[in-house]
Amino acid sequence: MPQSQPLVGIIMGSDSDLDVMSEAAKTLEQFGVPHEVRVVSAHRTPDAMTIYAQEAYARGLKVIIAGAGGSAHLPGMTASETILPVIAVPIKRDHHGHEAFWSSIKMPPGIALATMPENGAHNAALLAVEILGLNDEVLAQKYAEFRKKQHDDVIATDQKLQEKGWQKYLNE
Ligand code: RP5
Repeated sequence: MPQSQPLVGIIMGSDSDLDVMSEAAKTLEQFGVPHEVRVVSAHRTPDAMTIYAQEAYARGLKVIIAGAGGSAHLPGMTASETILPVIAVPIKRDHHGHEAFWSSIKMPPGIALATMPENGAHNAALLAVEILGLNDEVLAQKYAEFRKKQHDDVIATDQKLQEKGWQKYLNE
């Protein structure tokens, strides 16, 4: 999809994270938020990570979403090199423990990092939309409509459940 000036930078430690992180891109596309998707490794390309984070503000990015697994230094180190809000997505695979989550959530005082649940790339994008919506009424309205639809869908689901009863609902 052709993009105008990206407002959100989606970065990840490896292309093996792309299956998870693409959920953030899909959600931003749903809201029409211009974004870029990059592989920037804290461990394998620390210089590129530093330059990316240091230049992000001047390039016009407003939010960075950073996903990484394992030792997961990318989100925290990116946050330490920029004044932009950074949202961490800890990547969790079946053979992993919870190390990526703990690497992100335990930031020292002074460097803020908004840590999502493991593999929470969709919610990371929603938080980015909320942040951008503070200065964009059209986007804020789109987001409010999304929330209303979500609300109404749950009400409709419950109504159907009450009408059918749980056994029939489950068997259909
Ligand atoms: C992390 O190591 C990446 O974010 C990825 O989640 C994990 C494994 O990377 P690969 O060996 O698959 O490239 O830095």
